[in-house]
Amino acid sequence: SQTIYRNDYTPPAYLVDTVELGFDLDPARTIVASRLTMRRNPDSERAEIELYGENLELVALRMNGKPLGKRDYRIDGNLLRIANPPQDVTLEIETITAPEKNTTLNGLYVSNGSFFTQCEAEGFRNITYFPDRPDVMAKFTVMLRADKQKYPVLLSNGNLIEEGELDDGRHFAKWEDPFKKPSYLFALVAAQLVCQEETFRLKDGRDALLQVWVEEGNLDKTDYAMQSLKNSIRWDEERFGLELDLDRFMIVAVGDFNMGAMENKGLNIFNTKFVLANPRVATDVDYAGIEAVVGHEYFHNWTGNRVTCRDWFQLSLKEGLTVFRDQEFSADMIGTASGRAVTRIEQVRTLRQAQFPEDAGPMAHPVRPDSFVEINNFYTVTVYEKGAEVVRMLQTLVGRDGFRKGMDLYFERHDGQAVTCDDFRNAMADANQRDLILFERWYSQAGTPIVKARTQYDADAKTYSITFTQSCPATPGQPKKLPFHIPIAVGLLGADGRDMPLGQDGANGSTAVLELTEETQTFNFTGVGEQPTPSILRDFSAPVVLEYDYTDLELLHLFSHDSDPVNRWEAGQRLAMQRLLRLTSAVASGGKLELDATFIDAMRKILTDDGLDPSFREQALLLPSETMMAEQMSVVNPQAINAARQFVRATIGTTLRTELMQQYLANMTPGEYSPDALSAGRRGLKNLALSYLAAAPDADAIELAQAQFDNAGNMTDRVAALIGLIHAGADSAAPALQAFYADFEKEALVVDKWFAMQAAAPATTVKAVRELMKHRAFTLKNPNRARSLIFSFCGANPAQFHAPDGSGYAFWAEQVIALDALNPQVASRLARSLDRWRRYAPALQGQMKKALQKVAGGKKLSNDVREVISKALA
Ligand code: HT7
Ligand code: ZN
Repeated sequence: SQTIYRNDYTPPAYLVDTVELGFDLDPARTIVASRLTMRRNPDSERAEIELYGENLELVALRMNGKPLGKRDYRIDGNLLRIANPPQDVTLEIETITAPEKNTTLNGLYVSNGSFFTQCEAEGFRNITYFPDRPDVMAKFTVMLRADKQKYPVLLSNGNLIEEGELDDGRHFAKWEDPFKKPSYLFALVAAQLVCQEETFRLKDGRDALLQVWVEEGNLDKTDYAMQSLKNSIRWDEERFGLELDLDRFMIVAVGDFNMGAMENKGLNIFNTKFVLANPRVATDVDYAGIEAVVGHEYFHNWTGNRVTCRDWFQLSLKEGLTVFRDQEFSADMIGTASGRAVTRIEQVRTLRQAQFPEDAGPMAHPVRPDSFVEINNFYTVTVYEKGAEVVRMLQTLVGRDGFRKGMDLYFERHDGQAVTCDDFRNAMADANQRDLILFERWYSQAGTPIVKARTQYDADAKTYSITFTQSCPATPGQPKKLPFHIPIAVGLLGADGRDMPLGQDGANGSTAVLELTEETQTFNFTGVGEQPTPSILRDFSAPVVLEYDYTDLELLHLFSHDSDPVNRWEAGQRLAMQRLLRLTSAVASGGKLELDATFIDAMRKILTDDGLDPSFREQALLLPSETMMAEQMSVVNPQAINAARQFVRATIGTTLRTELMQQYLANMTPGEYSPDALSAGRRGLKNLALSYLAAAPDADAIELAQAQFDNAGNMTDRVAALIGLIHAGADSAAPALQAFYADFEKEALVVDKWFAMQAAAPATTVKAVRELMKHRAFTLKNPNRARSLIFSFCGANPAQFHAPDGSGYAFWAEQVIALDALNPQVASRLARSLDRWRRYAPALQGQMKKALQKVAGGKKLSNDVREVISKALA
């Protein structure tokens, strides 16, 4: 396996203007004919055509009409090279592939008897020889031929220009994409599907045909995806002035898929998980996921497709920006300030739960990585979520209007081009006459910055100062870091809990955005009439760890009053984390477990404050996760963490029993199910109340959960009740699980939930997971199913996964190896479960190392898994 470096980028020697593809689709033997018109790239000095190809049988190769023999080209690994070709070239290539044998779900593959493609990042080279790199953009015309009965629906990118019958029961469809695109955005579908469709009037008066394609039997689950698509189109018109550029936009759902969805031009292909929903089968979280992912893929049409990446190191150019756009879309769809804050809190949670650990582990990499072995390993929370934070900080620095100006300039300059993260930053800087040179470090330096704050109040002078000192831990290949350009939003609370007006340069109103650009900087506030409580990093204005010695009293003050809901929540998280960590030590040392009344009272106050949105109250009452707790410890003790957290949950359940019961009843959502934010928030609070009650399981709590399970009118309530029963260890849990399976065994996505709930349950041992793997519904071949059982166990059940005897790690190693033989992309995600192995006690470390070495010793390891494992062991 070879490391590829960002600095080695060279432009392609040949460009492709047009591509004509012909597919004779057959699961065992698909023939692909390709005709490329190519010309020399004036920006390149090299005179060689380079075509990538993998797992292909080359049948014929012609250049400008003449067949090329073995001496006219060279095949070196995955590269086919033709030396010294003429200036203008027409290449004709014929290859054969076997889609039914393709278990990687990368390239052209078969799922449930139908054909689908996945070409990002480098899948197209499994379909035909091609300069499969994102800076080669061409116009595609695609002819599909297949058996009409088996594959009645034939789809590709762009517009359908012709269709008709052929001999032998076959038919054809010809598609033309009017926009040039890189090969990673190519797609085809040949399948037995049905669709929900609608014409939708665009802002400029054109009508677009919108379609959501699913398997027959799922048409009752397409409404929300369709609605989300329409909302996305409107939103992009209004917020960014960006219109749909095609007459037709299709979403196709497929059950076998490596990731969430794919933004192929005009033909988005989706994991069924992010399309199919009705109240019977989908939870509120599923609905929110559908809205976000439909939005995300649609927004790629401009940020990714019209303007794409020069090379894969620039991945965050499209992914960070598009995640930011889908986050803003979801927030705007809720509309209320408090709803917006809840979406922001969820984003902060994801960062802390997944991105901060990545940034502190062996796979840490900058938002724009410098090197990789396998690009598929870099579709990470750093590139996506931290990348979105970087874009968000740009918006914070230049303001919302300034950000829009920057976006406008970006499209004005780069529409139809393949560009870099620097091009995006420069557009933002130039549109706003801002110097964003230092800001580049967010793209080039890995690691989560630590910002330490110290404050000083001078009562006589009525001045208040905050001194910030920033640092950033070393990460692989980057021992020393330079200071980042960090926007820090700050407010000051008076003793009455109100925001003080801020006398600080550039501040108006009650929040100032301070710009930290040096290692240490002091900011002064004047006219401060009393000692304030500082609210620092409002709205989580930068992806950093803020260290400030808050007293409990200050945190309680912020938790009760901060006008910034994100920092209000944050104060509660700090209060909870301090207690959880103290209790974890107490568990480990056999000390007494006690939770103070002050904390319980603070929780009670929020729980019963009917002036607050239920969704905010739910967030404020949710404890930091076991993973977040582990990140705070120098030596991780998973069982002690679990016991401490369970103790706090049970104590809340017992001491706030009356209030929890009241809130449970007050937040019922009778009547027809609706996934809107207010109803979902009510269900969220009600079900959190239920989970605390069930954590201190008395007969009433179990009865309540059982009644909710029996009478649930939607999947959100049904799953919450079942989880309550399982976690409480209730006798009724097993029969409820059985009934659940019997009711939903035909719904694959619900069966995934059934496996996932069991995998994450505190009582589920490695042995129990092995038993579940024998269930007739389990298969490693379907990524959703593998994720539902194996990933859930290894990621969401730390106390069992880290069993002291190492049995969890042995299981993990077996599954990584087994998955790798089928699907390296999925296997290498699972391989990441042991990233943080060096942070555990020596005995556990030893067991983990053994498991890592077992995988490393595998003879047929993919590049994907090898890269992850070797970095973990380095
Ligand atoms: N741009 C896509 C990323 C992607 C992908 C999707 C499905 C299967 C394999 C994949 N490799 C990369 C998804 C997105 O970010 O929108
Ligand atoms: Zn994306």
